[in-house]
Amino acid sequence: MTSVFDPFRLGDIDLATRIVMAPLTRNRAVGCVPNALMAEYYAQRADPATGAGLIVSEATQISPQGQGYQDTPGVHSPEQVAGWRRVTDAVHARGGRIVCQLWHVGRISHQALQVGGAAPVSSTSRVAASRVLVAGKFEPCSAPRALRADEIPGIVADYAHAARCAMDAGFDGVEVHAANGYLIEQFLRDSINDRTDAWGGSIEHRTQLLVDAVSAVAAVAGGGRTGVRLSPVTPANDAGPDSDPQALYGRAVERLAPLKLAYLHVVEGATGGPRDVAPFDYERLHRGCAGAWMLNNGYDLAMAQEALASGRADLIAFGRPFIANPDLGRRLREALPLATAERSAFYGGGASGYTDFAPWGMAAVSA
Ligand code: 8OZ
Repeated sequence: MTSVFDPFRLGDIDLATRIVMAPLTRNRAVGCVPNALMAEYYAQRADPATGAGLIVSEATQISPQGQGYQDTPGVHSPEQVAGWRRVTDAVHARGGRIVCQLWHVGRISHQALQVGGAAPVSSTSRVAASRVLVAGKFEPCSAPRALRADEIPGIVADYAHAARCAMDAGFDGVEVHAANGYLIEQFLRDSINDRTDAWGGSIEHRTQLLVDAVSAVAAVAGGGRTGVRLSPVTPANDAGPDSDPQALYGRAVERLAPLKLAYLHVVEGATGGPRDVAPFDYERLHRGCAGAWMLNNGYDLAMAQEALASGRADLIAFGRPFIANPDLGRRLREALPLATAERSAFYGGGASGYTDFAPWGMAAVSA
């Protein structure tokens, strides 16, 4: 029977196990540039014998406009490429694999984070009822400006440029963040996208930014090194429910199939919350996917093994358990107790609550 501890060929990337470290926003990239502390954090989780078979990086903005929170990393400047190179080298030195999650937040942002104090951009000019981290505090999102149709090719080009930067920084691949209420989902869902041009209205129109962005990224990184993250029913970041999520996401998966992507990564239910927030047939979506199928949200080992054994998934992404358990892979394998993390250290700060969690049987790492 297939187990999470079995190896897996993920597109063009060989993995030692099917345990994935999910993308986790931690706001330690002071000035948006990856640093030595981040390299240490990822390296602690990189050895597939004790940590993850694959790490998906924290969400990483493709452009200054794509930023929505203080001290999240970017992957669009030479300085950021050099910073990420330290991370990927540290991960590879432990025998690990890491892909870069490419992110544009759209309207989940604040003017204080935008170049020249500009309004964030979106499919819509309606403000999101959500909050973002700015100058150490969670503040309400700023009112966005609806993108002009002639600006959208420039955003697609930003995705391609970021994919180039990520591959130059030594990542094994890239994952397009099309989940959790950010820009691509702001185009996908008819609860948010109120456009009347070629980027709104029908499902074909609303899936076009996803298809164009992922096509541009796959042309740079290769389909076998590209994944996509979707969250069909999450309410995260004021993403109201689509009127027909099964049809919308079914068509999205169908349109991505010709790109021969390495994988789709699907958040079941409410991101970081209840898995049963709304009815959705994930297996129907799975049947339309030619590549590997990665599932996420609230998995423990028993759930993960059941999902793999039944064929519902090829890989399982674990998020929060990786925060306080750098050796989560070993702890699952040996049925060791799991440590828990303090929410107060999730977003921002230094080594405390970040790199100071000891592997099982070792004294805590001093900060
Ligand atoms: C938590 C805090 C800030 C950002 C996501 C990138 O939900 C995030 C995120 C999560 O995908």
